[in-house]
Amino acid sequence: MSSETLVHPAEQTATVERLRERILARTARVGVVGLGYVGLPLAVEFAQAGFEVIGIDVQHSKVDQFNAGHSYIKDVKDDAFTPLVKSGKLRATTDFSVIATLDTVDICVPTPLRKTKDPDMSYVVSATDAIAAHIHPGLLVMLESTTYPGTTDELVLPKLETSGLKVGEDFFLCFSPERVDPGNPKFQTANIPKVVGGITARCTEIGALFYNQALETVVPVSSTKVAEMVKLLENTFRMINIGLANEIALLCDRMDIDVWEVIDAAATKPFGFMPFYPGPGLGGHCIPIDPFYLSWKSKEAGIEARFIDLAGYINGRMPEFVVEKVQNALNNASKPVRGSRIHILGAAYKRDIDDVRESPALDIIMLLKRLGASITYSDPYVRKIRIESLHMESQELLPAVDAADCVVIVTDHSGVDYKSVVERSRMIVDTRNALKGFQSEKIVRL
Ligand code: SAJ
Repeated sequence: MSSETLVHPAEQTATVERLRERILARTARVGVVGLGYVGLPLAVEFAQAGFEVIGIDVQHSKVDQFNAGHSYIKDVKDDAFTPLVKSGKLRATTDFSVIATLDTVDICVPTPLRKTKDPDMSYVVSATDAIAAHIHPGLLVMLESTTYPGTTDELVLPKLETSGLKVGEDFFLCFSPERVDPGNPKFQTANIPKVVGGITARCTEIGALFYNQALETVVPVSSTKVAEMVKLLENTFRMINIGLANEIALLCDRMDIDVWEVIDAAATKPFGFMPFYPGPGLGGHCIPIDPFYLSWKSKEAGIEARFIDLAGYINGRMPEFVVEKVQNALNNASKPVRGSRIHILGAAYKRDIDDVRESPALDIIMLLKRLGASITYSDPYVRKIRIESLHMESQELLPAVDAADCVVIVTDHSGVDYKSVVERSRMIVDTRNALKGFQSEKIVRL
């Protein structure tokens, strides 16, 4: 390799110098587009680190609550949030033109799947277009929304370069996957290691410098595609292993083996094994969604991501499997599903949270309704649910258990009086092993 290629460009442009100085002095004006469960905590972390932070969202209701100093995200308590707003460190707006005054902007908007299981990039596109309209020299842009490898390079970068500004010189562009785990008591935005990869080495360096001001651990990687793939690997790993646990449950059911005992015993292996558990299906806004960003992109690359599709099929079948267990349990008591009173315990997609997005409880309720059952539900975190035109309110638990022909535990919230549920129910289908340790003829487990 000739000597000149070893010489990195000595000059640090004034632009990147000024940005670096502002980041280090924490006088950089920080923007966050999308004030949801990712954006709001991120905005708080940077405000707490001393930056002036401006949140940008299209929903006036969010912006109004935000500016009133009220955190609508459970993981961010008002006693931390309100003083930041009152001090002026933190404010929100619906006006994207503020980007012209910012030094950095993080895009934290949703990346859902369409019904056809292909990516809906509309939120990323509109956020990027808004940034492109107000981009200026010295701006650091970071995409955090989970997406397929290549999004930052192929979709975001070209839009930003329509300005004529050059990436890595005039502005800087990185991808940094969000890893927020709502309700996690141990890991929150500040102490979850932050992966960041830029379009150029200088982008990566300035992006890592930025995150280092507010977050405990930053993990620079060599490109945006690596950073995009990291997040998809993390969540695809989870989805496939949950699918394996569900397939093992189906096998054990057929072979009359207690799958929960099998997994607990396997989990005693001190290396080379990581327990995942069967359940009623896969809920949430990450695990059932993210892997399909990867399988969609892999098809475009001409490779079938068969693991993902198969795991998706198995996980997607679990609500029907639960309904079959209910049907068989009622049948054993000479009761048809039609006309039976079935009480669903738990609507949230996982324990101790209030989120019902993609929750399997909703599928199970609809399947049982279609079979003619009359359904009630209780969930201490979820006051009401709407499934298509069906509106339901959470019922008081024990009276509903008394009235039910069958109780189905779909979410294993802690703090539920399971002992009374066992004592007072006629029949229970437990899809979460919430009744581990209880022995009773009336308990049917996955
Ligand atoms: N589930 C099972 N069996 C398991 C684990 C989960 O059926 O062994 C079900 C859950 O009940 C839920 C769904 O899968 O319906 C997803 O559960 P999750 O524990 O993965 O929770 P999420 O969806 O909140 O995933 C988030 C993810 N965080 C991010 O994407 C940043 C995931 O990467 C985290 O690992 C996960 O939280 C976590 O560990 O809690």
